[in-house]
Amino acid sequence: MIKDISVIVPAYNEERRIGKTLRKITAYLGKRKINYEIIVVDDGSSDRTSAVAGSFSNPRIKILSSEKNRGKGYSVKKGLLSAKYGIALFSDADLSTPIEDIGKLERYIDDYGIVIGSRKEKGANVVEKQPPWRVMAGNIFPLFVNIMTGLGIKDTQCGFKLFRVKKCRQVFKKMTIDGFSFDVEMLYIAKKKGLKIKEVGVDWNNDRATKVRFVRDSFSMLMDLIGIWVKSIAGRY
Ligand SMILES: Nc1nc2c(ncn2[C@@H]2O[C@H](COP(=O)(O)OP(=O)(O)O)[C@@H](O)[C@H]2O)c(=O)[nH]1
Ligand SMILES: [Mg+2]
Repeated sequence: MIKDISVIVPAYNEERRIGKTLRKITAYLGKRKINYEIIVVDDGSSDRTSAVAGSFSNPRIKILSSEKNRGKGYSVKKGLLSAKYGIALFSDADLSTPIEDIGKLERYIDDYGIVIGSRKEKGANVVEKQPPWRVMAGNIFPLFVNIMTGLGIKDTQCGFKLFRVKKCRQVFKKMTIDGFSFDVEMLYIAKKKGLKIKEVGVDWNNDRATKVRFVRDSFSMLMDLIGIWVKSIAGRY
């Protein structure tokens, strides 16, 4: 059972979702009497993301702001490196996986370095409201990932992952990808370092609003994947 947790929430122009998300997370952790910090990483948002997070006047909600928009990978890394508790969760700002699903992951955290939410593992319950091109990309991307990295993980991209911070610190430090392929690099480095990774089926109620710009981001994800592959064969990890 978790006693303390650092929750990292990457947020880019999330003024409309972040308030509800922070209410849900604090209510859940409060109810379970888990001691927490929530680190909202505001990634150069041009809207009121930081103001909304700040309006809670909750000293356990911290805001890390970047001056300009750097990407989800950059922000998650920054948040994870500043986590002060032994267990950290990173969660998308829209809680597509509900915060209660921590319960499904935490069972494994004593035995694994990283426990990741998965939409392709037994027990997953995906309420699929993603448009067809996203669903298709979601099926093709893992094929590329597994050919190029041999990771053998069914769903690297779910925005709900739990870490043993001490064990993973060396992994976080080595991450170089600012964009959406960062999960692949993180898991690749973790595997390379011999950390055990567990994939657990979670709920996924996809929130239709998205910050992903499909063509631009798919292209850069592919480029980043090639980058990981090149670095891996060059022995840079
Ligand atoms: N830091 C950062 N986070 C981002 C960026 N784009 C999206 N995110 C965050 O990544 C998470 C998932 O984004 P979302 O728009 O829900 O993507 P989708 O669910 O894959 O369509 C949310 O927490 C976003 O705030 C970005 O450029 N920088
Ligand atoms: Mg989403």
